Amino acid sequence: MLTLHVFAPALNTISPSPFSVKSLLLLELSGLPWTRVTGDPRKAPLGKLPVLVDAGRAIPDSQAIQRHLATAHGFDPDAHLDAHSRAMGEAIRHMIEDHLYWVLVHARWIEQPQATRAAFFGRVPAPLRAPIFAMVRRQIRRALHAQGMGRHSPAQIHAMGQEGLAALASLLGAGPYLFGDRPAGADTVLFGFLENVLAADLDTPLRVAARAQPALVAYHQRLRQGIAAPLLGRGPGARG
Ligand SMILES: N[C@@H](CCC(=O)N[C@@H](CS)C(=O)NCC(=O)O)C(=O)O
Repeated sequence: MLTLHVFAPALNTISPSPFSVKSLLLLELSGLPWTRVTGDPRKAPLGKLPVLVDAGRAIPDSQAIQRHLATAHGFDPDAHLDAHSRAMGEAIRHMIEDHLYWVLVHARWIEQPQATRAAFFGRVPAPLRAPIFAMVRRQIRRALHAQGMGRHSPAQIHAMGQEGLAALASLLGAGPYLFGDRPAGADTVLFGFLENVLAADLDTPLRVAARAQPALVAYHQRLRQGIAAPLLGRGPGARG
């Protein structure tokens, strides 16, 4: 049995974590039976979600999950791609996961602290909410600084978001998916990111920049109403 531990829906998204949405969509595309549960990153092997548990074995990290689905279950979303497209998919993944993701983190935790606190800390007892949020926000500020993104001015970070989204729109072209008429692993990455930029109830410069790219808006809608639609009604505990 496959059990995917992810962050619970919040901010009107399938999950407020792009990596969680990516893994949810991979599981959905796999056609395998699986269950979604709400995980706790503090208990995760690498301190982060998603984590897939397969017959008692925990597989942390969304890309390791993709690899595991291919090697252990014969589902490779990139099986139809040639070597060049596979390499492009890998480059797109790093651009989103190692660069644009940090623009999103900055938009949420640094620029929109009130909305982020309400979305993620609503269940924390009221007297503890402010100090715990302040502690987590300090850790995230340090992570942004260590990664490098946090050393730039807000205007520079917004420009990086805009440039990255424009590049993604160009790479997508007419679609319907990044590499033609079948979804690939990189589509689960792009969808997971756009779900968190476009569907999230947060007014950010990143969302303004994404809305200015009609190809990305249409792509997000198409996938949300298409291959990702089953995920919208699939809360924690749902079985596939
Ligand atoms: N490389 C990991 C990244 C996962 C990740 O960064 N998850 C974040 C949420 S988007 C997380 O669990 N953060 C919790 C924490 O750092 O405490 C993957 O691909 O799964």
